[in-house]
Amino acid sequence: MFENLTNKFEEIFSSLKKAPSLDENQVDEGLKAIRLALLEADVSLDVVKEFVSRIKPKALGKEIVRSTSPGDMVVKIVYDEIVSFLGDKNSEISLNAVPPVPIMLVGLQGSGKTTTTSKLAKFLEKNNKKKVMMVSLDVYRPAAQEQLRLLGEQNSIETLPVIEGQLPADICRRALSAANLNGSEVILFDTAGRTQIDFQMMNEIKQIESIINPAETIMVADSLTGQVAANVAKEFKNTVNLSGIILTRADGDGRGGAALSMKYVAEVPIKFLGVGEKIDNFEIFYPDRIANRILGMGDIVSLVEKASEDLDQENLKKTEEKLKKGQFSMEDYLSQLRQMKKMGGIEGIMSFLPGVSKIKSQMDASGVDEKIITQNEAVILSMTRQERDDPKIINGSRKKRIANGSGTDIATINKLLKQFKMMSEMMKKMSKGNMKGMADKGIPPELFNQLK
Ligand SMILES: Nc1nc2c(ncn2[C@@H]2O[C@H](COP(=O)(O)OP(=O)(O)O)[C@@H](O)[C@H]2O)c(=O)[nH]1
Ligand SMILES: [Mg+2]
Repeated sequence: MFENLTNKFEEIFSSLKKAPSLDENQVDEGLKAIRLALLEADVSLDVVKEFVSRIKPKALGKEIVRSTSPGDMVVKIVYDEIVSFLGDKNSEISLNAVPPVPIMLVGLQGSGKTTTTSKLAKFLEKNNKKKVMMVSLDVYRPAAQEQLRLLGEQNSIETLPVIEGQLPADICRRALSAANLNGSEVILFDTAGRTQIDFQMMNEIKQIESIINPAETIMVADSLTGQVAANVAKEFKNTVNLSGIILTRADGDGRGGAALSMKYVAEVPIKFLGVGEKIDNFEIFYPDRIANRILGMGDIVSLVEKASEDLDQENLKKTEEKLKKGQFSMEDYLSQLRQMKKMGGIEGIMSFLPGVSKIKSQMDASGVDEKIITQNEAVILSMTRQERDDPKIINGSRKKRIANGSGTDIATINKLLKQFKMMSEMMKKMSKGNMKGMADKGIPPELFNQLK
């Protein structure tokens, strides 16, 4: 979501950092560029003005002008301001109420409410160890209740059984008593949305609020709508006791305006990001880490967390043991590739790394990434068990067969075998806790290169 902004900041900073000293003119030039970059990112004008006006006096302070690396100091000032505009620290979901704790999700139609309801339910079950029940109050859109029921079924999350024709107020009351009976500790209410804010929608939400008395009222906002999302949040804030925002489609090409405008315009913190359609595509919003990402300083902490969460620890252990015995097989390589894919492929990993936005766009252009992983997967799947265990036996005729089976060619097979060899050598080198190694030293270039 922040790619363009990151590119711009990297450019601005690299010219600021080159200067051995900074005078008012240079700072002004830098601020002008920052102002433009923010406006292009669809940050609201008020926010941009405030942002720049806070930075300027600090950047021209005596201690900056006299310092030996004024550029770095300006970067730090900008970083601090971005963090403050994003919300200082992450704000958790408040579950401080007598269970069942009601949480209401509101937002425009299509913003991702229903999907987000299930993501949040899964998150609270997994991270807060709470039993969650989901309730759909969207009685207007056909199949909306069924959509939530299905998400519950697919992900083993309890949903309130649907009674055709029941009105939202009655569903709320039924949900509260059902939760008491079935021991649900949190109830998530997925409300109906409209294509735009209207009187009827606001009235209904007010009514629901008065019945369920939510511990949290969260607006789900589509980040692709930019600063408009912040204005809509402001309207909700004026009607109900809005406590937070979940920004969806952060995986899309939104320009960051929603994230940067939200807290200043609507005065509510962003709590989570939706980063895809799947139930696990959901991240806690940490302002400092996002600021790092925006400024191209990378987000190593999130990367390492993601790695330890996504990687199948047991699998990793098995691989390690095999490595020690020198038995790393194609099968293990396949599982490595799959884990990589799970982490969002190279692109997913790269988006967390510092200063790689340029390399990343080069890679985008050359089509490296997911496709290669998928292709390699197909090749390995076309191998026999024996071949996977001992790739050395793969001779010319076997190669031909594998190429046919995977819809590739001999050259692709040769490349993969070479990569496998490199990979197993590299794995031997970092055999002990390779993820820990990455956390300390960064992802080794071989790991990227071998996938090219
Ligand atoms: N790429 C992406 N798609 C999302 C995200 N959240 C929701 N969606 C998609 O947006 C569409 C609308 O979502 P839905 O939950 O039905 O919206 P609602 O009308 O507000 O309930 C669905 O196709 C979702 O899969 C997200 O974070 N990223
Ligand atoms: Mg919905």
